[in-house]
Amino acid sequence: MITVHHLETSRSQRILWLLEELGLPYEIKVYARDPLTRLAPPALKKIHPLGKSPVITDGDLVVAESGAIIEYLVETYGQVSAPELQHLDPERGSSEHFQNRFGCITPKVR
Ligand SMILES: N[C@@H](CCC(=O)N[C@@H](CS)C(=O)NCC(=O)O)C(=O)O
Repeated sequence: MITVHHLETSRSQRILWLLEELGLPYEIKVYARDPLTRLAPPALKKIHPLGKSPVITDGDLVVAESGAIIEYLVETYGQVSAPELQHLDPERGSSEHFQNRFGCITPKVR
């Protein structure tokens, strides 16, 4: 089971969005921010040393960083759970894959 360690009002929302789009089952563990500093609670550091959100666990696997989580979910489950979203994971080595991964725009030929 995928668990999203979700810090309130954080970019972890984008992982919830992706999981919904992929139609995958998951559970959410919500962490409150410190009311004064707005930082994440120490409990999040027990999941991953960065102590930031988002972070997910999938069985024994722990994945931190939005981009890495998105890539992991799309590569691991994308083709099976949502074939119509295959374009999210273009063929490795293709220019589409490169553009998708880094959000780059092909430079104009001068
Ligand atoms: N580059 C990371 C940034 C993670 C990050 O800074 N998350 C914020 C929430 S949007 C956080 O955990 N803040 C609480 C803290 O730094 O203690 C990602 O995109 O996953």
